[in-house]
Order: sequence, then structure tokens, then C-alpha cells
Amino acid sequence: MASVALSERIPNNVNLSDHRRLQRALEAWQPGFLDWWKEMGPVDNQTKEVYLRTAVSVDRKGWANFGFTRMPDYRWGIFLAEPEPDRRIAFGQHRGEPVWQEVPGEYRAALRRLIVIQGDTEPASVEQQRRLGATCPSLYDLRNLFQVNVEESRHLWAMVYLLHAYFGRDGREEADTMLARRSGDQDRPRLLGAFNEPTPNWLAYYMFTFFTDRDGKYQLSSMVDSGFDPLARTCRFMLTEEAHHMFIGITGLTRVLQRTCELMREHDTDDVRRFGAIDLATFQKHLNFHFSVTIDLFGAELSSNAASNYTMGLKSRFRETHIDDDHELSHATYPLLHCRDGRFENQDEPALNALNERLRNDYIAEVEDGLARLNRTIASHDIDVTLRLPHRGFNRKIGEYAQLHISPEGKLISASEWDSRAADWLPTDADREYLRSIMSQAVIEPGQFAGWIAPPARGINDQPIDFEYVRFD
Ligand code: BYC
Ligand code: FE
Ligand code: FE
Repeated sequence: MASVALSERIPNNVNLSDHRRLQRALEAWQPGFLDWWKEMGPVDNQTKEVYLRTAVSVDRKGWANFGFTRMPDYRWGIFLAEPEPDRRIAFGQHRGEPVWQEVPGEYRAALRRLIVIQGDTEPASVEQQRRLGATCPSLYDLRNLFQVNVEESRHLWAMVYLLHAYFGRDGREEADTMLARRSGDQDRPRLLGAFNEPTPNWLAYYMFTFFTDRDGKYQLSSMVDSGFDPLARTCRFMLTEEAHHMFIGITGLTRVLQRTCELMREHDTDDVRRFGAIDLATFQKHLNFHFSVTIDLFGAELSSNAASNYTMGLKSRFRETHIDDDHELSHATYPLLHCRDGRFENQDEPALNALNERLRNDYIAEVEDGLARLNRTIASHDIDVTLRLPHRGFNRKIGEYAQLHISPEGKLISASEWDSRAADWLPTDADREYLRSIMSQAVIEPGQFAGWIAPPARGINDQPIDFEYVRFD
């Protein structure tokens, strides 16, 4: 295991200084990255000192090192999980062969595409979240936002390292393009739908970290067993950071609900907007939106890309090595919910082509667990309301439901009915305007929280809740 070279211009555990050409190429990319961070990273927050954790090694104890850092001085670097000795490919046509340390020529294009798509989402999320600091509900939340922003930016470094190290000139070009696309831009948008949606307020942010960072978990998990070992090791280390992002999502949403429910009980009303809080109907609409755009990220139900990525040994199922079957899927089938003549019915499809849907189902199961937790918060206040996930066909833009109009309950409806009901199901401009009005300024007194959210149960890294997580100059 290479030790971590923290003092180098680019901290790394890949012995970068032994690979001078690669090191020079990455050092040439670095200023462009920093320019991107200054232009597209958190607005007006380049000089504050933030209580951040920084990865200083990849082992269990060393990777979360806490201290105050100005964000532009964050030690973005290249960290791969330890190699597993004698690891073998666990699925597809190369099952049982040793994993690859170089890119097999015939798989180059497919691998590059996976890495580019993964890499593109990381800076996209930072761009989406760049204005949130101005309306933070507390210093605790502000610090958590910045933590996610610097880590997603490090995830970009992780993919850029792979592109530079293994894909030659076109890899370097892709790495440059990564800094040129912009979330939501008409002419040069980010690659996937959800990453071009705005994250205009903190409710959207907690929804994003609950739903969309969890897509990150599932996609990364399906690459930790990749036959291309550098990708597998990179994703394995990225996954360690993902848990905190999803923690921000579930605890943020729980705190919002807690505040809402307290006010509902105290004033015996559903209309907590009168008290500057977020009503459950608005919460449910956001849940509908973020769930539907996030499950689009798994791709089409039937995908030949997914089939060949699996057969080639590049991208697996979730927890592939824990599944008890042939790991080739040459004859297996998988049920898909098709919509035929207005009715939904399951039909068996070749499992190999249905891998996107399978991963989406694994993801939805975990989301259901999280939702049950949120509903327990509501129930604990003796309030008889249950949040529900919309039907998987609701508001889809990708795959077989994209052409249809489906209600949250799963009823096929006409375009005109959709148009007349959409405002009941999805956040409207008026909802966003309301959220803007209650989140109009930053709460930056240590230990203070905005009126629409409860404080967290505990602080970060055993610090008290009223710790000064961000120091203003
Ligand atoms: N938007 O055959 P299909 C994260 C395209 S999140 C726009 O089903 P495939 C993070 C698709 O590209 C994890 N386009 O595709 C979270 C294809 O286009 P082309 C990100 C879409 O390959 C929070 C066409 O439709 N990582 O890390 O089976 C914060 C046909 O589709 C979309 C990855 O996604 C969409 N939603 O599946 C920060 C892993 N969906 O090529 C970070 C890498 C599909 O025909 N990517 N299309 O022009 C993949 O594994 C696959 O590319 C996908 C798509 C699962 C995304
Ligand atoms: Fe990430
Ligand atoms: Fe994340």
C-alpha cells in the first residue's frame, strides 16, 4: 500500500511522484479545477474557516480528520481504497479471471463512458447547491453543506485521475470538458437529467441528499466489483463518504418534519405556513418530485448498455458477490412492470437486459426504509398522515413510462388531466416562493436554528450543537 503523500501539490496514495508525466498532466488540470471552484463553488464562501473533515489516509481511522479549513485550501487529492490481493472478476464472461490493472482495449469506450458520466454528476451537484449558503438554517447545516461540496469535488478528482491515468489524450480532453459543462445550462448542460434541475432551497437540498446521493451509493456500489481494478478501488473509497451525505438527507428531512409536527400539535392545524413552517402537503410534493427525477437516473428499464457492461465485467448488480447464482445471467429472467392498454402487468424479460430496473428496485427498497423512518417521526406526534412514494411511472422522463401520464397513485391519465392536476402533485412556483420567503436569510448565530427546522440530535464529531462550525471573518 502506497502511503499518503499529503505534502505534495496533489495529495495522493497512488505514488504520483513516480509517474512524472501523469503528475504533470494532473498539475496542469489543477488550476482549471480551482478556477471552476472559484466560479461555480459555494457563493461568497471562499474565505470563511469551516470545520471540515479531510481524508488523510484510506484506512478506517485516518480518513476522517477534522479541523478548520478555508475551502479553497481543502486538500483535494487522489485516494484509492487498498488493493485486494489476487482479486478475481466476479461476474460476466470474464468471471474468475484476475482483475485488470489496465483498460482492455475493446472495453475502452464503454469504461470511459461510465467514468465520464459518474464524474460529471459530482461538479454538477456543487453547481446546483452553490447559492444555498446564503439561506442556511444554522451554522451546523452550513458546515454540512460545505462538507458535501468539497467531497463531491474530490469525487470529480477521483474520476479525472482515472481519465488521465488510463485513457490518454481523449481522457485528458474529457477531464477538461468536465470543467466546461454547467448544471442547467442550455448549451452545455450536465449529462444526466436530475443534475440539471435547480436545488433552490434547503428542502430541495435535503431531498437531494436523501434521494439523489443515494443513487450515488447504488451506482458506486455497482462499480466496486468492476473488473477494472482502479475504478473498483476508487469507487470503494468514494462510498465511505457517501454515508454522511445521506445522513444529512434523512436527518434534515426528519428535523423539518419534527418542527412541522410540533406546530401542528401546538396549534391544532395542518396549516403550519401561518407559523413559517413547511406543511406536509408541500413536503409530499417535493418528495414526489425528487423521487421521480432520481429514479430516472437508473436509465431505461431495458438496456443493452447495461447488459454489455455486465457481460464485459465493468458494472455489476448491487452486492454482486452476495448473490447466489451463476453471475452470468445467460438464461435468467426478471419481471418488469409494463403498461399495456392502460393496465400495468409484470412480464418476464431477460435479466441481463433488465439490470437497470433491478438496481432501481434495490434502490427503491432502501428508500422505502428511509420513508418508514420519516413516517415514524410523524406518528410519534400522534398525527395521522402517511407520506408515500409516488408510483414508479409518475413524472418519468426516461424509459417506458416517459411517454405516459401517470398519477402518484399509479393511474394512467390523459394529458389534460395531468395538466390540471400537476400543481397538486409537484412543487409549484408559489410553493417555491413560499419556501423562499421563510428561508430569506442565513442563520449564523452558533446554536440558533431557523423556525422551520428542529435542531439536530447531536453535533458533528462530538462537538456541541452550538459549536462555531463556520467562522466568519
Ligand atoms: N438523464 O440504455 P440506457 C452520483 C441516457 S449519482 C439523461 O438506459 P444506461 C451523485 C443514457 O445515457 C450516480 N440521459 O442507459 C449523486 C443513454 O444515452 P446514449 C452517477 C439519460 O447506460 C449526488 C440513453 O439514455 N453515476 O454519483 O443503461 C451528488 C439510453 O439509456 C438518463 C452513474 O450514473 C438520465 N437520467 O444507463 C453527486 C454511473 N438515463 O448513451 C453525485 C454511470 C439514461 O444512448 N452511469 N440516459 O446517448 C451509468 O451506469 C449509466 O450511464 C446510466 C444510464 C445508469 C446513467
Ligand atoms: Fe459523489
Ligand atoms: Fe454524495
